[in-house]
Amino acid sequence: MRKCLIISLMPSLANAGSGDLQLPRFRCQVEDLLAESLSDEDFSTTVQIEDRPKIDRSRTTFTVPHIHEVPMVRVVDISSTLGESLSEEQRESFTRNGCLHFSRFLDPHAVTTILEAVNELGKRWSTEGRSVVNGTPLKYGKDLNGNPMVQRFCFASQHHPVLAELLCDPRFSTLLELVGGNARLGTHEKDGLVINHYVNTEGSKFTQMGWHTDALRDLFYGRGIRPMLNVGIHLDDQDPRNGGLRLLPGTHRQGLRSMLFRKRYFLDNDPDPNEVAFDIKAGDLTIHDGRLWHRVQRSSLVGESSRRRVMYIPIVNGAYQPRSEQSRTPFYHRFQHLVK
Ligand SMILES: O=C(O)CCC(=O)C(=O)O
Ligand SMILES: [Fe+2]
Repeated sequence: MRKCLIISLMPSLANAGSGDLQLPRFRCQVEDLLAESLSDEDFSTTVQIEDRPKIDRSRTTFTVPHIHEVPMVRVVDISSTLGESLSEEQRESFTRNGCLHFSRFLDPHAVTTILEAVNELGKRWSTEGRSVVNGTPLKYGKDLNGNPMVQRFCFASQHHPVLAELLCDPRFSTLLELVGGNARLGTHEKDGLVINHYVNTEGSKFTQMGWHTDALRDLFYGRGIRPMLNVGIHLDDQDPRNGGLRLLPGTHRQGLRSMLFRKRYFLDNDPDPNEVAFDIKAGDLTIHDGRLWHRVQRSSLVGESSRRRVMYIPIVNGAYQPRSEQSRTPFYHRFQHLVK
């Protein structure tokens, strides 16, 4: 089992191009962390330990209710706006598919205000030459005009009051019940509030993201695989035929083995016949289970019309594990430059 994980991650490491990668140390880390996850009581009911990875072919044809066809990619129905409670149908849909889409979480004015804050913070960080926040590297690329810009922010709400205020919105608490226990917004944990800024330009370093699950990161953060979900706040309209988030519904229910081996982490950008998309308008909110396989399809447009900005805040539970300026860079971020 452990050997399989290492072998599965090898292609990613081989392509990582990090001369200083210490594989024996990495092996020990993964083995220890995997052992920790396997004994995690939250996971013990779903893990099936087998000798060799097995692809469950029967799963490749299952259909997902509440999804309709558009050219190229199936689109998840919007489940209405986010209110004070979740309906039975929303809960069922989330349990079955591992994702939900709520429309108009923010109005156009709020979206503009948030975008201004994001621009301000990006300018401040690039002027300061800031490269790391709480141990997590920032990702820089070049904008249309050739100027440096931050393309992946982290812990952003700790550095801008408008973003901090956004996360005080009481509607977030409606989502906590989906994670349970002492669930909370991870403003100071993992990578905090992340903002992804994709654009297709010559100097861009962020145009797509290969298949992955977010929960695997927990192995690298040394916390075992915990229940978590990622809440996305979308800041640009996004025609699903023009790239954006793609998800494999139901994969959050398929156990640790599928979470580790279904695809080659970050290297595999190929469309999957079962993938679905959201039809996003600026201001919409989405959630996906941390164990759900997903990727970001590159926009077929270039320049301004390919711009896509989305914020993610994790909902986590369990022991509080804040990160600070003294925190070391998590091993996981060795993979970050695979994402371009
Ligand atoms: O940009 C997106 O919509 C998804 C990004 C993502 O999956 C991630 O940052 O882990
Ligand atoms: Fe992700």
